[in-house]
Amino acid sequence: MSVTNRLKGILKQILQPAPKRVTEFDYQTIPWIDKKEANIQQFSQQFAPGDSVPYDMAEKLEFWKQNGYVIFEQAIPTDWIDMLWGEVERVIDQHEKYDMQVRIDLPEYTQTPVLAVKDVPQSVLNGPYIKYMDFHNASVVGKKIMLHKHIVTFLEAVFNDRVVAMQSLLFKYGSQQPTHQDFAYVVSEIPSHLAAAWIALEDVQPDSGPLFYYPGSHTIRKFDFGNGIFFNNESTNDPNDFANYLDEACQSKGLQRETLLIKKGDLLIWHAALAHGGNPITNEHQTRKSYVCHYSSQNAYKHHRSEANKEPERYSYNNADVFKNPLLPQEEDIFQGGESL
Ligand SMILES: O=C(O)CCC(=O)C(=O)O
Repeated sequence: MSVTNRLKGILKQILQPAPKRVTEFDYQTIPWIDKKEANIQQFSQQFAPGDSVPYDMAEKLEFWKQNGYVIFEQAIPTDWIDMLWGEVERVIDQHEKYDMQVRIDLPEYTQTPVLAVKDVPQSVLNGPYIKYMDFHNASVVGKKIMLHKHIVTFLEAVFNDRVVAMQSLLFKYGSQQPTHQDFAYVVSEIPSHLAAAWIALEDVQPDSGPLFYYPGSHTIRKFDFGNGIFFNNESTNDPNDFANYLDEACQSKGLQRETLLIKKGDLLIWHAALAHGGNPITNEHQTRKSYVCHYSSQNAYKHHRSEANKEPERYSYNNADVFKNPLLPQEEDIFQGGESL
């Protein structure tokens, strides 16, 4: 490259406006329920308690606005869960056949934390510090649990829009993850349009490293990673700084830390900004099988995160969507047992 062209390149970089540093969610686009003027009683009149809404929607939405989470007991049928877990065990047993990815948070995998299951020893896949990524893409029952009507009906009300599932994580053991808020890591086109469901695939035991969360923490001032509220390659603060900030901010606001000891089939849905994490595992043999799904709205998640310019292929259940994984078409719905449910 000539000196003139190189100088032109440098000048262009200098003169380009710096990307806007985001310090808070944009009030204009936050979900209606997060706005000061939200009228929950009026909004909820459209949901008459009955078969399709087996709870008092106004009560749940009021609780959500104040606490940033809701719990639904016995929401997911146990035979659905057993089918899903049977499929996970099949993948672990015959891992050499599968391309689906896992994230491994062990020191020896720091350089390559995300790998195909076929490239990971079975003993590692069967242990802690493993997250199965987007298992729902391989599994019909995984999709049906992800878009179960209990979850979808509630989130449709929260977003006042069609629900779109973004991704899933499946755990055999507790994550032991430091305190965080999901919006910093899972970013949709409107970052405040995000929520997650934590589905218990077995009764949670106190020594398994249960999930913890701070009710009411969804309204605390956002952490600055040095480049705004999202964590990425340009951030100068890291996830441990984030955790320290959140723990201190919650404590100074007098927010109590709760431990999630729910039963198989129960679920917790949390707000994009609820501070939460995984407690330490105190019995290394105790599993904590769980399925975490992240959601956005139709308005905020229009494309699969791996294929931003292409119209996604959709699967729809209960008036909500999840996209086909464009990177692993050969493994979409390989587990078909869920068709019969
Ligand atoms: O299940 C856990 O321990 C943590 C999961 C979590 O924090 C997440 O997926 O955002």
